Amino acid sequence: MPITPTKKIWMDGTLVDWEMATTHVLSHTLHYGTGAFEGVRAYKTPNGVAVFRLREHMDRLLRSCKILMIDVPFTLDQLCDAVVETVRVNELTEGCYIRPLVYLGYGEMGVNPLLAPTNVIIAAWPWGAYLGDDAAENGARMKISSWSRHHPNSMPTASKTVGGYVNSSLAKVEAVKAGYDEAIMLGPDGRISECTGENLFIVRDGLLISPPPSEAGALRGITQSSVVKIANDLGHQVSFEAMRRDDLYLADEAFLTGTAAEVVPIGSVDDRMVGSGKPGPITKEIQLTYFQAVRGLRPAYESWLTKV
Ligand code: PPE
Repeated sequence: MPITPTKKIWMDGTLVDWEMATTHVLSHTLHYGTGAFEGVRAYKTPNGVAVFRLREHMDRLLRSCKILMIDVPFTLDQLCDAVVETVRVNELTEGCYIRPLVYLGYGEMGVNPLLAPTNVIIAAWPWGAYLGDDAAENGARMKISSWSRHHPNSMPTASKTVGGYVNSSLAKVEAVKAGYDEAIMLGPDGRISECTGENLFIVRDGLLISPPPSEAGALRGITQSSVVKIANDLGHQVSFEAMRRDDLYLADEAFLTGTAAEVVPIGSVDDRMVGSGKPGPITKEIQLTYFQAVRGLRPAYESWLTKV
């Protein structure tokens, strides 16, 4: 999906024109991948545009940077205000995507990042269904990747590190070239970890199960945590348990969760239909409730919304 340019990008505290938001080709992150980013969405609600779980996202950005030993020259409150400002000036409404990025800029070459200057940008633009409307409605075709997720001592998976996504890109390209929508990645121990940019859940005998983030080397998803709350409120039990690829093949239902992807049913894994191959009843119920929650149509989840 091509990026639709908007008017302004927030760069280190000021709003600059979209075309002017550039950096030097010798910026540190461009060469070595040390940097961190977030993906946030804003939606149209009955009370105007609102950002979904803004504070949690910006808090995770700061935590990603803590792991990488990057000192961010802005506070959590300043970053949250900057996101709201960026959405507001660009007059964005329904389903817009927000990309905050902390990167190391121009000034020092060499692997040691500690001397390079820290830059922060926030961009926002309209962005539709990440895996396409068909997958969101009818289920995504998934393939277990031949690429493993990072070993915990090779890349900190709790940090949305720029360079860490090379691993996701390899898996994504492999899956897409083979005709699938998305890849599922196994951890170094062979258990299910997550997808290239989403967490996943299965439904077995009415119980929702997701891989435990730390053990599985998966990102602690904010959509995943929203879905846990929604599922519990709908009367479904959720358990974090290690799972293997055959657990996916034999699941009654399965779906993936992520800010960009939202809630997407999984239709098949390695050409084996999940359940009937059609989105299951619990998946549909959770997907619908999530869509209503992000759009302010569920008062119980009002506290997740930051008005723009
Ligand atoms: N795992 C990974 C590896 C990941 O990148 C994401 C978000 C998630 C799980 C789900 O996390 P959360 O958004 O908090 O529910 N991926 C972001 C980037 C996607 C991209 O392609 O870029 C996102 O969804 O914004």
